[in-house]
Amino acid sequence: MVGIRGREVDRVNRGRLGPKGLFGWQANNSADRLTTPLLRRDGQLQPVDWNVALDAFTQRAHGLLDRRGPGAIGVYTSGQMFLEEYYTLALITMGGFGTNHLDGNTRLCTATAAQSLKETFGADGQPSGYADVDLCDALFLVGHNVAATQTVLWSRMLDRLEGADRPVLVVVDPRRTPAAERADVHLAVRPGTNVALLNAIVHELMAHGWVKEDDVRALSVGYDDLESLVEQYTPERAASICDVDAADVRRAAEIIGGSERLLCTALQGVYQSNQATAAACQLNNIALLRGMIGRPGGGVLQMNGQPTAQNSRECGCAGDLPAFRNWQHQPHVDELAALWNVEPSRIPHWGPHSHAMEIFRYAEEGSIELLWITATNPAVSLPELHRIRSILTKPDLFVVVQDAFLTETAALADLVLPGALWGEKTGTFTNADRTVHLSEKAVEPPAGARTDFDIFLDVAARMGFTDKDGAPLVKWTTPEECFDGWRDCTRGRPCDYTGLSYAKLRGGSGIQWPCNDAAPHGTERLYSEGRFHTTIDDAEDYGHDPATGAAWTEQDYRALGADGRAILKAADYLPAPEAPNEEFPLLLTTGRALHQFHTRTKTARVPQLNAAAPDVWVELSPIDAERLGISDGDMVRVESRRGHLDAAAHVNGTRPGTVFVPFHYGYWDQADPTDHDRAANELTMTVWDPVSKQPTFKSGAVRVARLASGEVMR
Ligand SMILES: Nc1nc2c(c(=O)[nH]1)N[C@H]1C(S)=C(S)[C@@H](COP(=O)(O)OP(=O)(O)OC[C@H]3O[C@@H](n4cnc5c(=O)[nH]c(N)nc54)[C@H](O)[C@@H]3O)O[C@H]1N2
Ligand SMILES: Nc1nc2c(c(=O)[nH]1)N[C@H]1C(S)=C(S)[C@@H](COP(=O)(O)OP(=O)(O)OC[C@H]3O[C@@H](n4cnc5c(=O)[nH]c(N)nc54)[C@H](O)[C@@H]3O)O[C@H]1N2
Ligand SMILES: [Mo]
Repeated sequence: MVGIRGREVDRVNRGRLGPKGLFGWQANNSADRLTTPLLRRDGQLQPVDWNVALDAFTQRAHGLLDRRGPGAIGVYTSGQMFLEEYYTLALITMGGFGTNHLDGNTRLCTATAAQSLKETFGADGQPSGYADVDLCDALFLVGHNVAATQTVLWSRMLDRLEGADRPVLVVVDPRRTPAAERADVHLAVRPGTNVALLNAIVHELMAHGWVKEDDVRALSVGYDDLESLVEQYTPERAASICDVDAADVRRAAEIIGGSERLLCTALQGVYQSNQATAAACQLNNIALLRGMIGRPGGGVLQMNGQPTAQNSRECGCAGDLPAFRNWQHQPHVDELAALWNVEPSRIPHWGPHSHAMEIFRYAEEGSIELLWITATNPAVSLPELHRIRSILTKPDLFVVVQDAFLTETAALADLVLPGALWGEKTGTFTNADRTVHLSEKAVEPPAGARTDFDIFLDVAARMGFTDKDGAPLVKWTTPEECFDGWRDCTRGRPCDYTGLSYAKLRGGSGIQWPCNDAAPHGTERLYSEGRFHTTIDDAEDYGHDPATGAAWTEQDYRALGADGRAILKAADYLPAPEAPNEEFPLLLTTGRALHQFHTRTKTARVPQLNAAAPDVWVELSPIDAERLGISDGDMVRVESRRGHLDAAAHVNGTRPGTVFVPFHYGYWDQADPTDHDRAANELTMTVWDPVSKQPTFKSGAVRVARLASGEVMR
């Protein structure tokens, strides 16, 4: 590879790239790519050929299926492979192994986005699109540091913020992010209090008649319950819970209530924070109450993070059956069984599929004995890392890791399979606004590495997976054939791909699903006709109690009677699980920085990006820094009940009482698991949202102490 450029004709990026897009490709070329499988023998990972490697894997799997059954196998995948890879993996995991222990790292990422869309609209799928950024008159960003994490989208917002007819901007974030700096109202809430704030905003909308009540009542169910729930959330009450000014809450509500084209966005400051799904649903409610769903320039963007998080969700790798089918609805299971030509009983649907945190718990308890990890690095990205390390190194757990690099996780595995990266393989991916793109192979993978797609086909063949007539279970051999199979799978479902083909996707730009006979050029906005996916036969999920997470049955859903109308759901504010005290007086929050991506397996290998942010730091407010005798640049230790890390202090615009640590930095030496005192997840807690099951990475109490002056350390 020699460079990457954007395509001006593309509807999403219009030719623009961010720093990671411009420079990140260099990681593909790096000299330390994995090029041979590695098998642990006598305690050491040793190079073996592909035959030996895949035989070791499939013999182990066969043995477990015979001795223990499908429940002994767990699969933990990604938001970074291609659609065709997820669909194939879902097929072989459900239809082949027959296990329900299949989830993606999307559980850490966009499980709440998906869940809130299911709770409110009946199915996953973004109501609005990026074109609405061009048309809105107010932007409401909640827990979304878009300038650092979605630079191309931020450029599009800047076009508006710096242009004629500037939209009003309201930002909710405990930190003074670049968007917060430009905001008309910045609500620097105490982490974990989104629900209290959003409840107060809904309270204000209702109290001032800024709600299109008759329309909303016609379009949705749950209005009266919502009204009584928010009754006590005055701006003063929210202000005291969130530690902001009541006048600012009022000003924000006034902007939201007065806007004609209001676009709301949410990301990890909602999804990884306390009461994630309840807060995300309340944001959907605001869009509904203001009549914004389906309206150009209005609506809600429940944002995604990873490039193919949407596909992981669509294809059945993230807790649902493929193409947003509902495991509780037998006709959906039967449809899938017919497509795959397997008995319906083969497809796990006796309960919800296990979520990632459960899969690791089962591995810890020993009921899962083989864990197949593809394109994710849980030894850095899961909460409470000392626990994750102890699970991954359990002698009786066989860990298979499929990655391009010897990551912290791969270094602990029993079998490592070298994967090809994007640019080295062909496949499709779908972004947060439902735009499907084709990514063509440009170069060969390094000799010895194989695409995930090929590895999946090989595993399926070696396992001897067949359909109910004895023919091979997997009917395709190329990504394009798989895509055609996927199109059939989506027929009549919300994510209808039947109008798409590789040929059509070569037309220059991506295309938004649903794309079918009725909408051959794709669909810009969902629900413009006011019908939602909330009938018994259509719903992807029958929903949950937003406060407790108790799952609703088909009976409950019938009783709710949404039947094509949207569902207004909300919950009372509940304090986050770990409050600061004398011993641990500060609130921790974690997240991202502009120049690094996740666990840095790629960005650490890119000179420009690595140099821009080579090592971990901790952001402190000037007030806390002064009290602790810490100056900018000093080395400090951050400690929680679970672990510690050492980092340089950055004294900046974080709200007092809160510290922020970027979670990008794993071990100093990736191959040395004893060398770990700089990962944010040494500090975080094993807790998750009751509804979406997304881990609450933005939580926990810590203390900070000065270790040495920055001068000394340098
Ligand atoms: N440069 C870069 N870009 C990325 C990534 C990356 O690693 N690096 N990762 C990609 C992925 S997978 C994802 S998911 C996205 C994530 O993108 P973002 O969600 O924008 O990033 P985060 O830094 O995780 O969190 C966003 C903000 O939430 C705020 N926050 C923390 N707690 C709370 C709270 O209780 N309430 C509110 N309202 N805000 C809170 C934090 O201060 C932070 O500024 O980024 C994507 N883009
Ligand atoms: N404390 C804290 N923890 C967090 C978060 C946070 O904000 N705070 N954010 C969470 C979120 S939103 C996310 S998305 C996760 C991300 O967490 P991870 O998924 O663990 O992070 P990555 O570093 O992106 O790991 C992806 C791995 O896949 C490999 N890879 C990339 N492409 C391919 C491919 O095509 N095939 C194969 N086989 N391998 C490939 C890369 O080399 C890399 O090692 O972290 C979560 N953890
Ligand atoms: Mo993410």
